[in-house]
Amino acid sequence: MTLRTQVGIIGAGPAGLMLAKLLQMAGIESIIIENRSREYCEARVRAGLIEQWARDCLIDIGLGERLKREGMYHEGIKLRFGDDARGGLHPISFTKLVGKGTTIYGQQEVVKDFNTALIASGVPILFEVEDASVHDLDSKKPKIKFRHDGQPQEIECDFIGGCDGFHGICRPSIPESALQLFDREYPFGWLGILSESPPPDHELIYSYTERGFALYTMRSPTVSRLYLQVDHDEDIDNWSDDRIWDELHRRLHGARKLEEGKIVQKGITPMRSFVTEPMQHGRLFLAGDSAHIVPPTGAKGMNLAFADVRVLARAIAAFYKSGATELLERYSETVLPRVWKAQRFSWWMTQLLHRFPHENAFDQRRQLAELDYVAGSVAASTTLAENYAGLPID
Ligand code: RFL
Ligand code: PHB
Repeated sequence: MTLRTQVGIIGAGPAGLMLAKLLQMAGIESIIIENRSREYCEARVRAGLIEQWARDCLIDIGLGERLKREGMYHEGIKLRFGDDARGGLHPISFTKLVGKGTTIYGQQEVVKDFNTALIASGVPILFEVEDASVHDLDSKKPKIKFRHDGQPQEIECDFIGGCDGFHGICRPSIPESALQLFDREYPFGWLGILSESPPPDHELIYSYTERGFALYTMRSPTVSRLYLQVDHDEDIDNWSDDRIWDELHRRLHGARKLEEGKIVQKGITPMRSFVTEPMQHGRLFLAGDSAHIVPPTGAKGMNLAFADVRVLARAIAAFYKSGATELLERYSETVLPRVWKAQRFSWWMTQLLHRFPHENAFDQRRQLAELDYVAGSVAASTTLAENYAGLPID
């Protein structure tokens, strides 16, 4: 069967869902296809931190009701390093420095809110599709082929939103010769757990220790999200619950009391930085993780996905309004400067806070000096604050 729409979107993650919503608000039709089930997407534990502008944007588009009620607004973060009477805790207040804060609200909650709103207002999301492929990208009628409920299907559209994440099919469908890829892999990953216990502090603690980095964040006042730096090829089976808690206690260095709870989810994520240039080919436009990946230390991934599709939705809307293709042609050059600034910041936070296998005592002293500088200098902490809470967006 052939379905016809204006914009065919592959992937029902933050990028695809926000794109569909912004297009709907501009009176433009779309269909989303997703290879996982709705239940799977709504249970997948990932990002948790939303920049100030992204929070404002979710509220503006009518998706802020639960976010305002259940999201935890934070004025800043705490860096922890070294030893002093306060356990090495150094608060950085974003609201004081740059007048912006951040919000903790799980990515799967954002996904649930979008699914509910889009489906209720008639935007089709086809879950559990198989074998998606994209065709005729250089024509004015690109196509998406896939199978749904075992039947072959096709979407004929004007534009394709490639929002299918890092392992999707959109980026690999662009001829290799048309793309330049920029990549950095890190020699470590994050072991993340979700625990039914209160977080050690009401704000996030980023802890630099001799034993490696740890991050203490949360999903609610009674649910903690805790991460440990581990080797990049570490096997989760080597980490019993007892070992995880022991390491989390050690890396908190007595700065706060850490309550243990039932671990309800655990997994290891490799860390990499990756950018595709350009982010478009013919009528296929990549957005979010399909075009770029950041290490999670700067909490930028989901926010960047939202920033991309804001620009893309505006360009598509301009096309339908007047036939103008200029914004579409300039999509990559418009979004890439923000992408690269987020890359730089995520890399900077990562190299500042993690232990590296080949570092020596000089590198450790340098990291400690930089942490001390960031915590103690208004200029340096303002730089951190304006990047972390989100660079300005137009
Ligand atoms: P997603 O979320 O991967 O969505 C892509 C969707 O496409 C589907 N898909 C396909 N559908 C149809 N056909 C195919 N062939 C398909 N292939 C894939 C997938 O099932 C999926 O539903 O990409 P999107 O929308 O670009 O969103 C990006 C974000 O998910 C990602 O950047 C963040 O989760 C990164 N991230 C964080 N970002 C933040 O902004 N703040 C954070 O605090 C933060 N913390 C994190 C993170 C990511 C982490 N992990 C697990 C990678 C913490 C961690 C541990
Ligand atoms: C999270 O809450 O999962 C989170 C917060 C900040 C990060 C990464 C992850 O830098």
